[in-house]
Amino acid sequence: MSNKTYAGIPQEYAKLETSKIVLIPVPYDGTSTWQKGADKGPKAFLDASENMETYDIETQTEVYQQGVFLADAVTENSSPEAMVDAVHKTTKKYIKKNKFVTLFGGEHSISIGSIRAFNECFNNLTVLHIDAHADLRKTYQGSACNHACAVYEASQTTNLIQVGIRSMDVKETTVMDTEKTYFAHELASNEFWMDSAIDQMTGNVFITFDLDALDPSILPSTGTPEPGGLFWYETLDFLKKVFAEKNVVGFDIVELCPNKKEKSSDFLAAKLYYKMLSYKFMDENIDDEYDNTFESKTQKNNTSKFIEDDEY
Ligand SMILES: [Mn+2]
Repeated sequence: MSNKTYAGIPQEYAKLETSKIVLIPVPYDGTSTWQKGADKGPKAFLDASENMETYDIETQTEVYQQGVFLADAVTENSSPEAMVDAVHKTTKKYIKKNKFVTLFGGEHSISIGSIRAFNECFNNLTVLHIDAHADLRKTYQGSACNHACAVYEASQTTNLIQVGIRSMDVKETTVMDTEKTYFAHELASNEFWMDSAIDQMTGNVFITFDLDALDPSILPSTGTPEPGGLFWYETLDFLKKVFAEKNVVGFDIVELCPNKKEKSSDFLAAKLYYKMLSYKFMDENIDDEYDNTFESKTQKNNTSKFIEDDEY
C-alpha cells in the first residue's frame, strides 16, 4: 500500500508526520464462525472511500485536510493471540505518536488488541460497544481471542456500555451489566436512551463499532446479520452527540464482509468512518496542533478501575 492514500487524498495530507489521524487496516478473519470474508473488509472499505466525496455537508468540513495516514496493514495471523498482540502493539505505537488512532477490521476479535492499547493509554476509559451481539464470552472455541469474546476483557477492565444488542448466549447474562446495556428492542421505545447512555460514560471514550449493529436492510454485507438493527440517521445522531459531549480517543469499525454484488455496504462503511472523523474534528482548525491527551499509565491495573460511585 506504499503509494496508496486513504480515500485517494493528495500525498500532502497523507504523511505520518503531519497527519492528526492514523488508519490501521487489520484484514483478519481467523475465528469467524459463519460467513467468512471479513479479511476482505479493509480493501473494500478503502476502494469505496476512494469513490466518496470528501466534503461533509452536515459539518461543512473536509476532514481529510487534518491529515490521514494510512498505516501498513496488520497482517499477523499465525494465531488469534499473535494477531491481538500485533494489533495492540501497533495501536499503542501510534497513540504514543500523539495521533487520533482508528482501525478498520477484520472481524471483531481485533478489538481485543485495540481496546487493550487504549485502556493502557487513557485513564477511566469507557468502551462504547455498538453491536448486534454481546461478545461477552470469556473463551470460545478454545480461545479468549475469538470474535465472540471481543469485549469480555473490556467488561472487566473498562466502563463498558453496550448498544444495539439483540443476540447473546444465556451464559453471557452472568457477565453483562444490564444497567449499561441498551438492547435493540428497547431503543425503539425509549426516547431517552441516547442521553442515558451518554450520562453513563466517563470522559474518555473508545468506540468499537461492529457493522452488524446496523439493520441488515442498510448493511447486509456482514458475517452474522441480525434483524432489528440501527438505522443510519439514528446512528449518526447518537455518534454526533457522543463526539460532542465526550473525549472520543479513537475508534474501530469491524465486520464488513464484502459481497461483489452488493457495494452499498462497503460505501456505508466508508461514509460512517468519514462521518466519525468529521464529528471528531469539526471544531478543530486545520492548523491547530493536535493533542490526543494520552498518558501512559505507569502501573497497569488489571482489576476493574471503574468504581460504581465515581462521579462523572
Ligand atoms: Mn456482532
